[in-house]
Amino acid sequence: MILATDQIKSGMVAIVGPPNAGKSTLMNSLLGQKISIVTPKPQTTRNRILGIVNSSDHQILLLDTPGLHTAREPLNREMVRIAMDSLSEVDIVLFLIDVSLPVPEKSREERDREFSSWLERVNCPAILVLNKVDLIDKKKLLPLIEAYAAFFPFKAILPMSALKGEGTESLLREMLVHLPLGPRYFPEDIPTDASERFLAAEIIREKVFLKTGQEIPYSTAVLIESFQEEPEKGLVTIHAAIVLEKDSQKGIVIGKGGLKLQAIGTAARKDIEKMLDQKVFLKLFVKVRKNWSQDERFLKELGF
Ligand SMILES: Nc1nc2c(ncn2[C@@H]2O[C@H](COP(=O)(O)OP(=O)(O)OP(=O)(O)O)[C@@H](O)[C@H]2O)c(=O)[nH]1
Ligand SMILES: [Mg+2]
Repeated sequence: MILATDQIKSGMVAIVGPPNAGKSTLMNSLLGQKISIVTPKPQTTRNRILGIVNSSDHQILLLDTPGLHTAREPLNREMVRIAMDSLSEVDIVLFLIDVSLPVPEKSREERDREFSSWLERVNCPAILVLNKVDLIDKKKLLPLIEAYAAFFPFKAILPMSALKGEGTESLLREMLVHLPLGPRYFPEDIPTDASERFLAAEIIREKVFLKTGQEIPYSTAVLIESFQEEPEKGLVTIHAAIVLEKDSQKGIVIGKGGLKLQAIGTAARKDIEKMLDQKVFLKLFVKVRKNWSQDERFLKELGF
C-alpha cells in the first residue's frame, strides 16, 4: 500500500504539437538521455513513447507523440489518433511549436483553426512552449507571447531551445506547479517502458531517415526479426528487416555496392551498442511489403 506521506508530485505530461517542432528533442533534453529518435524530417515519431523523469520529490511521465497534422493516409491517421488520444489522458499538455517557421499572412487563419481544433480536446492545464528560439531575433518573442496568450488560456508560455537545453528549468518548475500528488509509478532507475527491441528498431529507422532522401523515410518500417543476447560473451545479435513499399526503393536503400545499407547499419549499430552498453552484431535485410503503410494488418504488426 502507498501511504499518503509517500506521495510526491507525479503524473503524465503529453508533449504534442505539429511535426518537426522539436517534441522528441525536448523529451530527450528533459530526460538527460536519448530515448526518442530525432531527425530534421517531419513525421519522424510514429508512436507514443514514454520517458520518465525522476527526482527525490517528483516523477514526471513524459509522453512523446507523433506530430499533429491533417492526415489522410492510414499510417498518418493512426499517428494523429495516437497524439490526439494523449491530449485527454494526461495531467498536463505541453503544446510545442517551432517559432522559427514563418507563417505567411494568408495561412495564418488556417493555422489558427488547426491549433484550435487540437486545443479543444485539452481538459487539463496546458503550457505553450515556443521552441527553437535560438533561431529567431529575441525582439520577436514578446508580440508572439501576447498573441498566443489571447488565443488560448495557457497556464504559461515559455520560450525554449530544446536543442541547446535552454528554458528547460523554467519548464520543469512550471510542470511541478500543475502536477498532482501521487505515487512513484515506476522504479527510479527506469527511463522508459519501451523495450530494447522497439528502441533498436527506432534507431535503425532514424538512420534510414538521416541517410536517405525524398519518399524513402516515409516508406520505411523496421521489424526486429531476432534479438539474441549472449551475456557470457557480452554480445547481442540482432537481425532486422528494413521494410519498404516498392521494389524500386530497394536499390536506393542498398546503394551502390551495398554502401548505403552498410552506412545505415554501422551508424545504427554504434547507437544500439551505446544504448545496451554491449557489443552488437547487427544484420540488416531489405524487404518489400507492397504499400504496407495502407495495410491495416501490417500496421497492427507494427503496434498501431
Ligand atoms: N535550432 C533548433 N533546432 C531544434 C530545436 N529543437 C529541435 N530542433 C531540430 O528540429 C528537428 C526536429 O526535431 P524533433 O525533435 O525530431 O521534432 P519532433 O517534433 O519530434 O518531430 P516529429 O517526430 O517528426 O513530429 C531536428 O533537426 C532537431 O535537431 C531547437 O530548439 N533549436
Ligand atoms: Mg518526434
